[in-house]
Amino acid sequence: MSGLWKSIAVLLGLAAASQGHVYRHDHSFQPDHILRVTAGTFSEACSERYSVLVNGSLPGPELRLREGETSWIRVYNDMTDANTTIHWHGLTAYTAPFSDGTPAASQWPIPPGRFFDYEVRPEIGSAGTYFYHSHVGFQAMTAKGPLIVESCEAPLYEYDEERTLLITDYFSETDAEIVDGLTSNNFTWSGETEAILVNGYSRPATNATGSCELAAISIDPGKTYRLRFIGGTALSFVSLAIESHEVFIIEADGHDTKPLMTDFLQIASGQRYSVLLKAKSEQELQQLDTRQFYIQMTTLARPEVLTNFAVLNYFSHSQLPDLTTVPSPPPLPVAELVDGWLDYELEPAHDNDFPTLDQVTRRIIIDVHQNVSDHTIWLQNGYDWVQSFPKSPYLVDIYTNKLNLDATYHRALTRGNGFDNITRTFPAKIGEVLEIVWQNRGTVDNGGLDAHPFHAHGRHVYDIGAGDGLYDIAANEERLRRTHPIQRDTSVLYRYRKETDVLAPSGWRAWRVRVTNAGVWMYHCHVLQHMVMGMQTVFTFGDREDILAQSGPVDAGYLTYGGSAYGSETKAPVVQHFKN
Ligand SMILES: *[C@@H]1O[C@H](CO)[C@@H](O)[C@H](O)[C@H]1NC(C)=O
Ligand SMILES: *[C@@H]1O[C@H](CO)[C@@H](O)[C@H](O)[C@H]1NC(C)=O
Ligand SMILES: *[C@@H]1O[C@H](CO)[C@@H](O)[C@H](O)[C@H]1NC(C)=O
Ligand SMILES: *[C@@H]1O[C@H](CO)[C@@H](O)[C@H](O)[C@H]1NC(C)=O
Ligand SMILES: *[C@@H]1O[C@H](CO)[C@@H](O)[C@H](O)[C@H]1NC(C)=O
Ligand SMILES: *[C@@H]1O[C@H](CO)[C@@H](O)[C@H](O)[C@H]1NC(C)=O
Ligand SMILES: [Cu+2]
Repeated sequence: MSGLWKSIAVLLGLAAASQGHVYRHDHSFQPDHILRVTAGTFSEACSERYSVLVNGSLPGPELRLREGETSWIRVYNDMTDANTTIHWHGLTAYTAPFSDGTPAASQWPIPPGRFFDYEVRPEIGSAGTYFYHSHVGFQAMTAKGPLIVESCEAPLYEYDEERTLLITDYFSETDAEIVDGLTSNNFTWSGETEAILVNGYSRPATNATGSCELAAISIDPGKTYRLRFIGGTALSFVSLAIESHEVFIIEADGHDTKPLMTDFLQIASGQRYSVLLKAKSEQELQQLDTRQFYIQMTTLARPEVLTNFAVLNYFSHSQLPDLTTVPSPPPLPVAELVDGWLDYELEPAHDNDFPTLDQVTRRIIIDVHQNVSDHTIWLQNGYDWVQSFPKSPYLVDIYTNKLNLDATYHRALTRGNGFDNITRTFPAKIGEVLEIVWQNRGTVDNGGLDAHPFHAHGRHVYDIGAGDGLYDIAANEERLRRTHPIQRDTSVLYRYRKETDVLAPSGWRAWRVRVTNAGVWMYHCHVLQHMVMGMQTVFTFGDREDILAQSGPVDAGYLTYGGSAYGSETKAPVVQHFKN
């Protein structure tokens, strides 16, 4: 510890390396999982692209964690010229404050050549389907993998086996080209989705050249499967249907739901669903005279419609499915967007302590629209938020007393309708029950509209629905009667039409959230292009005292970029164990 840090640590009551639960993670320490982030040229969807990958593959390895158990996940940044972080998408990281993986919000990013030990403990009751991904720049297009939280008890619904389907999309420009184009004053769009991939596989067109193949999901006749769908796209909102198969939805974003039958799914970036699929019997397969069924995926709410496929197949090892023929025309009708799909309809399987209207202590309306001037950016109540905005991560500034949460709260409530425009945060106090309304509006130049999957870090939100026009409390309350809103971490702000008048309201999405877990939580659109263009917000929950009471004092090694909490080949990191 440098002299300066030592004196600051003493002043703030921070733990000295000898006190508290601070350990040197030398060779005797064995992380539970290791992830290595690299960049290189990689073949996907019949193309070559310079991409950031976890453990050299797309998807990265599937992690399986157990609810209520702490896992140490060591993430190496093996790149030479870029920072990285890993976010555990959908998990509530509140008792390990630096483990949420949001650069500039909850931690300094991992510098090139260094590594960071993430302390991850899925809460009891959170068994379900998640994923992990980088939270830096556009890396998450390819740097990601499935994360499954296993239950301590038998699953609520019985199934014989499970399959994970991570859906991603493909853009041929590199991350750097896309980010440069989006942030340049000569605004250049990334282009539209060129391929939809399942578990890294796609053959985008019949005439594609190269050896790429459709993903094959292999199942046996007669069994019941849990299919875990993960919306890991950069941009694409995907409608998905399986030829000749209906499914029951049983989980949304880590929460068991009452079974709901459907013949299609709409999966936006950041969302997850588990479904039960009853496989055909041998006799049914003989009647249908096929053992191979297309999984058809179509992009929604974009100027161009792309339809790609994967294959559900019942072949045994001796016979192989045909993974190079792309059906044309598509075997199923091309999907149309259903605005409000599942809203007010999908119900929780267990009581979820839903906050009623009379429990709401504060309503925050967040107007979102695109602004076009020398830069094309997305604004929330008039402000964009990008990783380069804060000089240091908010959580670090809270520990070092540089960010005064009392002052931000006061400013937000007295003059910002809940928003503090100096720190660009939405501060909240423990015990509040917020109603958060995302209000879509037409762009300033031509009234254009987009659909946005908004994602909440930290504690999950109660989704109280969506609708066209301007949010109307009474009308929504009427619609909510006799429904049982689910908790989730990502839901879609629809657009309802392609364009409207400049700044005219066109669609809203509303959430309630109990402010119970102190910390710094990002609420943002999960479309990577939109994030880069400023469509992100930061919520702070609780006061500094609440954060300290929850996590205890913090070692100074977390508080500087490349500090001693970040290890290297030659230097063991000094790591604080927050959860014991
Ligand atoms: C990732 O790769 C490293 C070695 O490169 C390996 O030790 C580790 O087990 C892999 N992680 C997973 C989760 O498979
Ligand atoms: C890495 O992050 C640090 C701290 O935020 C920043 O100063 C630096 O410019 C970043 N490096 C790169 C290559 O983006
Ligand atoms: C703006 O970008 C487009 C597309 O990349 C390019 O063709 C054009 O030359 C650029 N214009 C300027 C003024 O840089
Ligand atoms: C495949 O066909 C489509 C539509 O005819 C065309 O746009 C595309 O360029 C072709 N691709 C290749 C690799 O030939
Ligand atoms: C929004 O665009 C207008 C021009 O249309 C510009 O004057 C204003 O500064 C922009 N606002 C922001 C926050 O960039
Ligand atoms: C914050 O908003 C106030 C008006 O409420 C305005 O006067 C001030 O300039 C804004 N500050 C910043 C940094 O945008
Ligand atoms: Cu968006």
